[in-house]
Parts: sequence; C-alpha cells; structure tokens
Amino acid sequence: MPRAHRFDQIMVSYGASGGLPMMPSWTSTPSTSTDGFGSSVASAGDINGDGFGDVVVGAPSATNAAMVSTGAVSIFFGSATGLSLTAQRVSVGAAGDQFGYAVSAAGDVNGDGFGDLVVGAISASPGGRTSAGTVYVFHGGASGVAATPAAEIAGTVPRGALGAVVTGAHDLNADRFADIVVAAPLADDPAEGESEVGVVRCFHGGASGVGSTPTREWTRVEGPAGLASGYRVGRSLSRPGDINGDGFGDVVFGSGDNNAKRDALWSAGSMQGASANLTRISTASSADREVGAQVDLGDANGDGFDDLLLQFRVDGMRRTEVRAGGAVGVAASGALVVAGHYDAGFVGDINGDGRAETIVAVNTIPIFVWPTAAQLYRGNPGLSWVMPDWFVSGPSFR
Ligand SMILES: [Ca+2]
Ligand SMILES: [Ca+2]
Ligand SMILES: [Ca+2]
Ligand SMILES: [Ca+2]
Repeated sequence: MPRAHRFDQIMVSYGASGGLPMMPSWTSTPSTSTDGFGSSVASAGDINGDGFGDVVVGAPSATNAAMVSTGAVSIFFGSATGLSLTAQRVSVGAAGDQFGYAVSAAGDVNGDGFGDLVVGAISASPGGRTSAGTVYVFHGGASGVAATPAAEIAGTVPRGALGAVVTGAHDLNADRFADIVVAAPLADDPAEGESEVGVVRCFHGGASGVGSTPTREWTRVEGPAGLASGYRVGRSLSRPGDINGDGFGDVVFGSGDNNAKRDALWSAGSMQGASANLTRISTASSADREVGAQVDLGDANGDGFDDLLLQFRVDGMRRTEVRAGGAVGVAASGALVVAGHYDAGFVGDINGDGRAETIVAVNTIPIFVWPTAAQLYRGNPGLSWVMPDWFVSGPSFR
C-alpha cells in the first residue's frame, strides 16, 4: 500500500467516465501539522452501509486525552455530493502507540452488511512486549464504527512492529466473510536467534468477526518450497485480488531490505484459506534490488484475472511493472508502467471501463527530493503504457 511522504493535506479526486478532473474534488487539512495526519490513507469501504464509499485517514502522532502520539484515525463518510467535511475520530491505546500508522478497509468481516476497519498501532506494547505492535479491527454500523475495537491482535515479538502493514477485504476461503492480512516486518525469530526476519499472518472473518488465532502464518520464507531465507517478510502486502480466477482470494507480499534482491511471494487461496506454499515472483536480472518493495493486485487488462503490480529497483531507480494474472498464476514477465518514481499502486477502475488504473507518485521538480505530482496510467487490454493519462501537482503535494 502506498504511504504518504508528508502530512500536509489530503486530496481526493472523484472518478468519471472521462477519467479524473484536473483539480481535486475534495481536500482536508489537519488542524495541527504535527499529528501525522495523512501519513496513512485508504478507502474504508462502506462503513455505515449507506451505499457510498468512505475514506479513512491515519494520524499516528496525534495526542489523545493528553497522551502524546497515541495516534488517531478519522473516517470521512461518502454521500451523493461527495465526502463529508467532518470526520468520526477514533483513538485507542496508550501514549506512543502510533495508532493509525497503517489503515485499511477490513471488508465485512462479520457479515452484517456494514464495512469494517483495520488499524495498526506499530509501537503498542501488548503484554509488556515493547513495540510488538497491535492490530485493531473495528466493526462498522449505521452511525459509523464502534468506539471499542471488536478484535485486538497483539504482536508476539518485542520491536516486531505488528501492524506496520495491514490489508483487509480479502476472501481467502471464499466464505463471504472478509479476511485480513497483517505483517510485522521487523519481527525477530528468537528461537533461531535471527533478527528482523518478519512475519505475515492471515485472520479469517466469521459471524463474530475476526478470530484471534492466525489461519496462516509465514516467516523466514524458506524450506519446502525451496525459497531462500527471508528477511523483513511482509514489508509490503497486496490488496485483495484473485490472480488465478478460481474465486478464492490470493495474497502477495514482499520481503527484503534495501540492498538485497529478494523476491515477492504469492499464496493462492482455497477452502482452507491461503496456501502454506508460496510461489516466488522474481525478475531476470540478479542486479535488481527490492523486488516486491511494493505489490498490488488489480485487473489492469480487464480479462477477469487480477494482475500484479510489482515494484523493484534498478541502478538505484524504482521501476513499476504489471504482470498479467491467469489460470496458472502470475506471468513470468511484465510490462513497464513507469520508472524513476516513488510509491505506486492500483486505484480501482476510475473511468468505468472494467480495467484498473495505476497511480504513481513522481518528482517533477528535481530540486526537491520528494514526490511533487501524481500520475495516472489507464488500464488497457494489451498492458502497454507510454505516457500518463492524467496528473495532478501542487505546492502541498510532497
Ligand atoms: Ca461488518
Ligand atoms: Ca473469508
Ligand atoms: Ca485465487
Ligand atoms: Ca487481468
């Protein structure tokens, strides 16, 4: 999931058959510039069940009840005239927890028709385990989310930062209860004496919401599948998707530090949920780095199979490519969307043609070292991109 680099202003542009407008449709600016408002942003799904999509914004450095950096999230509700200007604010935990570091729609985890929310608090210390991190799930309702979380998933390893990356609205076992996938990319493996191996955990929804026991867990990423030892497993997670079109949701995640090649890995869903077996997704050149630094799933060519957005680094420059999904999995090679940019991800089908668009953050002002504009690349049947179809830039976009 893309993350914002600075926390000045959130801009939302409403899609239409012609694409996106040149000016943002909605903006929100925080009351203070120190609470980290906007360092995480996500579609929240439909939290209050009124048929309009909602947006969640994290402010992990926000003060709550005089506790500094407890963190908070704000939910802006959609309507026929756009997003609300005021938000429901939710904050849980203790000083320094950084609640809201990561946010995602959970999907409908308890099957009551209201969308639910998943929030990561990376510096929470459950059970005295310093900065093990905690993930919270909130159930939606007609008046927004309940102030008390329905589920708390506690990190098990000190300094593991569970909740640094969270995604929801998966359905890995196709039972119509949404499932969530969360990562603790910095988790050590005390049993093996290894540091920062990372862990990814899946949790299935059900009538009472998300259970507290993971239905699948990957760490170290080695062994039967013949994969090399993992490192920082779960540094990136895909949003929900179905790569092989079998009706079971699949999940892709990345691993690795800044200097390693590493690979992205994907697991196919089934009746039992995500498979323990992982399929490696790599690039041809051994000189490439951080393969899977960002991953996402969306149907960019409109063939009914979700395609993989894969980011990696070549000679210090990031590249984003899209690889087609199909009945046998992810294609072995992909089409370059754009090189030399910052974060990238799919943004759904903005122009209603049945194909997912790709959005990337780019730098158009070389004296700055942060992104200065966003570019949109339309999905197309041949998975071929040359120029962006839309961009927006501004002094506050960084
Ligand atoms: Ca629900
Ligand atoms: Ca499910
Ligand atoms: Ca599948
Ligand atoms: Ca496709």
